Amino acid sequence: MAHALSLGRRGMGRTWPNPSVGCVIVKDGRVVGRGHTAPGGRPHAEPQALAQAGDAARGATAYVTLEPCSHHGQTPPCTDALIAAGVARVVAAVEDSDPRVSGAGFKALRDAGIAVDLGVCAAEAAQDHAGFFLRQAEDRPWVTLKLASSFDGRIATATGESRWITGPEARRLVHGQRARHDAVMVGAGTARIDDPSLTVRDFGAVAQPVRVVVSRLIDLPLMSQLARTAREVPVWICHGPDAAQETRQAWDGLGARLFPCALSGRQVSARAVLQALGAAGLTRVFCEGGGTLAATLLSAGLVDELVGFTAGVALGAEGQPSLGAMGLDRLRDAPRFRLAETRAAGADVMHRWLRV
Ligand code: AOF
Ligand code: ZN
Repeated sequence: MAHALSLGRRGMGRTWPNPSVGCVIVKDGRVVGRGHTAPGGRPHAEPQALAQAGDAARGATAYVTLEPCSHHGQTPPCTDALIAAGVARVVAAVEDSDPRVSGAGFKALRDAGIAVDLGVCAAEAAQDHAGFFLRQAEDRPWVTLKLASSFDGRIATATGESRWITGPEARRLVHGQRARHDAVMVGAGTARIDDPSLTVRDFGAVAQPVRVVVSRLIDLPLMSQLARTAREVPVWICHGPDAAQETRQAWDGLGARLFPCALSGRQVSARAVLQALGAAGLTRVFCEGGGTLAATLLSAGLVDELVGFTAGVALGAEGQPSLGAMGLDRLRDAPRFRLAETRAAGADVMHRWLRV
């Protein structure tokens, strides 16, 4: 199952709205087939692993990180493929929450005389499929908030110097994490000031995550990196109902996809943004700031995971804070996260936290 989980992780960020599932087929103590959900979400993991195994699948055990599907969707049911191949036993990590499956996959396998075991590495699989499950349960994608800052939580000097606070290894890890999300998201201020490309680099030719910008009035330069490359890598803009018609048309003409969202106070509602992105199929969103968008998401309780990169440099009170105001008075009202991982990232420290 550990191997199946690592196979599934290879497809993360490229299978939405489908989960990235891993499958390993074992016969007489040897791995005879492996597969993970293909980019775009199909074919599913199981038929690929079965194709590799060929005749060796007869009497074998299939390890899958998610309950095999039993519905006729855009591909035939994986349960049919497992039954036809003569698999003797299926070990699954977690049940599929898709109402078309949700236990029916296990039942189909058992009805065909296949032994089924559930719950191996369940916590790891639930974490890997968390975005897929959250979108089913709450109609929104999983949100990871990334922050790279000085020891004292600053992201730039008073004059705006920020290149580079963290080192090359931390930046390489950020690109790896972008690649495992369906989309990278920033607020308009960051898009204007940094003029980022928000693409994944240094990892060869990989599928690129969608680039999302949240901007009430779409005040983004038409000569920005995002604008110039909108036909190569998708740019989605979540804007307010009061964005000017000409501006919307200009971005539409550049190839961007536009999502009108309701306001909450003077800003685009964070919940409305995530609902729109979930409806469009996204399961995992990587937010890279800026401070206003990040604070809005945090205050609304819409951040599921934090990834921090902390550098051994101090910028003081005149440095720019990493987060905007959150309207907090009491510590007990502050959003809390529990530590999930720490590691050295070159000269910096990477720390990952999950919502409690
Ligand atoms: C599996 N193996 O590798 C994946 C599964 O539209 P379809 O036909 O592709 O079905 C999508 C559903 O299949 C998705 O909502 C989820 O329940 C399941 N994903 N199932 O057996 C896989 N990716
Ligand atoms: Zn399937």
